Amino acid sequence: MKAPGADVGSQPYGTPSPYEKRLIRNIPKNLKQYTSASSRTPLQDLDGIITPNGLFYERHHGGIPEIDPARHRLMIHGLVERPLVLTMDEIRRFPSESRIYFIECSGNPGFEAMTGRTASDLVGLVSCAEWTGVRLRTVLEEAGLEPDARWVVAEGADAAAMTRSIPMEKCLDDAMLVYSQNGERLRPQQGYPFRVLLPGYEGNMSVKWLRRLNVTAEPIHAREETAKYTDLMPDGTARQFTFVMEAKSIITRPSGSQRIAAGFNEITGLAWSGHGRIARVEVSVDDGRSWTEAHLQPPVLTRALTRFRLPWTWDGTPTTILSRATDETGYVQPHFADLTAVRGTKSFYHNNAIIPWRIAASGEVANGFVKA
Ligand SMILES: Nc1nc2c(c(=O)[nH]1)N[C@H]1C(S)=C(S)[C@@H](COP(=O)(O)O)O[C@H]1N2
Ligand SMILES: [Mo]
Repeated sequence: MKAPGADVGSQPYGTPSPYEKRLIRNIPKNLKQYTSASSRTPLQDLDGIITPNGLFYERHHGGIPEIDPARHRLMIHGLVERPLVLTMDEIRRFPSESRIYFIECSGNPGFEAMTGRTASDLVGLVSCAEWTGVRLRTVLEEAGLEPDARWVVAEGADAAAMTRSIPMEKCLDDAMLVYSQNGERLRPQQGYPFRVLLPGYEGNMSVKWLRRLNVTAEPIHAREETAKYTDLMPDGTARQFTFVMEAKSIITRPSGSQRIAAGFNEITGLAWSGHGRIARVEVSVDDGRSWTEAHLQPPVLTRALTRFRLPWTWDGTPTTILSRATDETGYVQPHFADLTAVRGTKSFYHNNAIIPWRIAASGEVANGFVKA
């Protein structure tokens, strides 16, 4: 108080306090290679439901391209009456909308990757933002759909040329082409200058750096919907086109590698469902013997992260805590054993199992999937 502080504009683009330097994306060491790179959101250190843009998880199959929006084009062709090539300015002239949605990678975590220490290690491939853009429907109507138009094949302008077939019902429903995230232009990592956003669908289909929409009668069976993003079932067949991310939740505090003290602790975490709103989150503080309904913090939005809270007094005895989400369709988040009973052990994607946190007498919190 005895001297003036730093000048206004000393940081033309604001950054966090120097005391928050450790709040960064979580980059798994074994996943740094070019073709399979990802970074995770530090869920356990964030509050509320919105992920700051600098901490949004990233998943890239061919690196982050640098794209000059002035030179970027979107081509819309195939089963349309008027093929179009649009500039960024033309895309921004369409009527716009802003909506809050999560995006989650369907390998979050893979069936055999349940050994992470923190909430971020386990399910950090999910983030939530307010997106602004144009309804995909509006752009498709501008091009005019032919009678056989049943799929839209989206292609990215990255080195991976990420390509996915999207069913027409989704394209005409809530699908968006987004250019802004939390009020500012998309970051290069999230698909600058613009991307597809398919609310509730596996993140892989929200094609970033979008350059092309090919309207077709059939899906094209691209690499990412055959060799990848399919699940081998116990009978030897594979599940394909598993679009929707099913209901899931995780306690972010207390969570792995944190330490709590006996006495009052607020249990809080996140729940979400690709099928709609979260209806209920139950928390167990006795390893699933009994469950208590947590408070859902408004707003509870469709296909967005939902914050839940439960006051708890820990008596200091070792225990395991769990959370279980139910969505508005009545679907209940399963235990891992229930998932493998149906899906076998050769599955990789769409693991929405209940996550156990084990609390030791010392107050140390650890991943309950890993033996003590
Ligand atoms: N063009 C392109 N789009 C892409 C990808 C990619 O590698 N290239 N990765 C996909 C995957 S697997 C996911 S989970 C999401 C991740 O989005 P994010 O990096 O903005 O979190 O983008 C999808 N869209
Ligand atoms: Mo992904």
